[in-house]
Amino acid sequence: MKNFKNLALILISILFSTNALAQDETIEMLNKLDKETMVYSKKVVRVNVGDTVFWKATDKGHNVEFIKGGVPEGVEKFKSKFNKDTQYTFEIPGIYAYWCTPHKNMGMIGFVVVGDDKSNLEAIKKIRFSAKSKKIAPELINSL
Ligand SMILES: [Cu+2]
Repeated sequence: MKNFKNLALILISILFSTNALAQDETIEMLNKLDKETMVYSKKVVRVNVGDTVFWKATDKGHNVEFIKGGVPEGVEKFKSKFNKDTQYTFEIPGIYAYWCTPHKNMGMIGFVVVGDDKSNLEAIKKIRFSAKSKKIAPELINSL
């Protein structure tokens, strides 16, 4: 009985410490940030499996669209509505690349690394970005 109680205590403390580590992230969708235009306030975020990322429609005309081939296997496509706050809970580990549909060539791209899993990095490197996004993508991908 004593062992059971200890086990219960251990399980409870693990549960709470995992929750304490959970770190949801909020990213703003912006027309302007410092010298950049059409930009997510954070281009790279790292979260744990089960965490939620919130994208705030601080400025209008933006959205979040997962890039085809730029998410771990088994992840369904995700495309949020323009002008709306959106959120996504990351249940599958790996790298997620996304862009804003109308500004995908203007550097409005972002990455979420889930569970410190970079097993799909090679696929991420193969994404075809254009124009300004093509210019800024390599450095971001190297920073993952
Ligand atoms: Cu945009």
